[in-house]
Amino acid sequence: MMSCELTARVVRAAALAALVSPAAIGADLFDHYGGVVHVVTPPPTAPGSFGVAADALPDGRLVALTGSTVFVETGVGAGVFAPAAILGASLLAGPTDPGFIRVSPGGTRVAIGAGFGLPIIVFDAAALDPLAPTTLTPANAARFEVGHFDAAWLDETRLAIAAGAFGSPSIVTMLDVTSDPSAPVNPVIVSNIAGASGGVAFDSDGALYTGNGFDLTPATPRTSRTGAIKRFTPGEWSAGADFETGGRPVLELLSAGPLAFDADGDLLVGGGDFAQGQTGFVGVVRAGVLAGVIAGPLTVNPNNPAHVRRLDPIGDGSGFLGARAIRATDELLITGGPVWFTTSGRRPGDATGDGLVTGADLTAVLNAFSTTNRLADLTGDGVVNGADLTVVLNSWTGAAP
Ligand SMILES: [Ca+2]
Ligand SMILES: [Ca+2]
Repeated sequence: MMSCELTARVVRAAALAALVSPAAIGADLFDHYGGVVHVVTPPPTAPGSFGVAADALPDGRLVALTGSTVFVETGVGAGVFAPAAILGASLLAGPTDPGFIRVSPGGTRVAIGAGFGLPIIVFDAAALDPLAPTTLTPANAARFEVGHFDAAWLDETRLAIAAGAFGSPSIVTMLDVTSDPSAPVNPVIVSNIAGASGGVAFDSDGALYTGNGFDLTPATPRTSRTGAIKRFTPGEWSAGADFETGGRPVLELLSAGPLAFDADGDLLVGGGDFAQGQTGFVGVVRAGVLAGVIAGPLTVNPNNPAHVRRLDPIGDGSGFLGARAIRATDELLITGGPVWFTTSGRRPGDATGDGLVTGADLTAVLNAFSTTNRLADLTGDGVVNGADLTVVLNSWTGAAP
């Protein structure tokens, strides 16, 4: 609890801060990422698994998959995970690899990529219960025997899947998760990716982004290289597109995956490319630059920090990192290492995410006082205390004019 002295200090400071004229409004996730970084400890990697897959629910809670367990964060910003669903042996005999976990945009379904040689499992998000984990069986989950590396939901029923056997061109398919699991409707929508699979993501126009995850034919200069990312309009992918001859080149970065879009339309790119010396960071491509590429003739310069930010929370340039957008909280989640990181896209002092720093942010910090909730931990030191109140007061904008 706060002392009376601290309370008095806050009230005095708030009164002073209220006199400061409002600063310019305009949240821009791209510019704010990297300012405040939090460490998030994921559930420990389960025996038989190679890591922990991650995504976020529409309310901002993180979800994680390792072994046979799906975990959900106990609260928004809590950083603590509880088991919320168990993959029963009748659904999956062994642990997941895991490949991926993806929550549909409306939050109604969850798709799990169990990993190499294993199925995709789809179930209702309502089954996730951190108080009493649901056991998933063929009665409450669908098991699709389809190849997969990464995936992205287009809507609540269609899942785009990057897949391919190593050594042959990769593809993207579109699984109708309502189709009969014994005869899945899963047509190829992008063919002939001259390399291993990259990530897959949809922008707000329904255009599909995918890439070359590892160039298998570097001596063939006319095919795409590692990290090449292309955009396919809904008309292009729905008709079936050829990666090498179709689509619009966006840029070449890392290993083109995983891919994701944040709420501003910035493109998040993970992975790594030793040949290009690109490892140990997540790339963020500014939405406005992407728009210029789509309209043409602008191109993305991956070496221009105004076009592409390179977020390296570990700081040593090592590793292949993954990225997810936590849209509800304006955070970017960085995975791939022994611990995860989140970085806020909100302006300094804005705990509520309305783009302003006002009394509501003081209230948010006070309500979370002495906890570790990262949304109120504006300094990023892992605890909510007076220093976070100081950030609010020093960043005060006041209400919108
Ligand atoms: Ca605020
Ligand atoms: Ca703090």
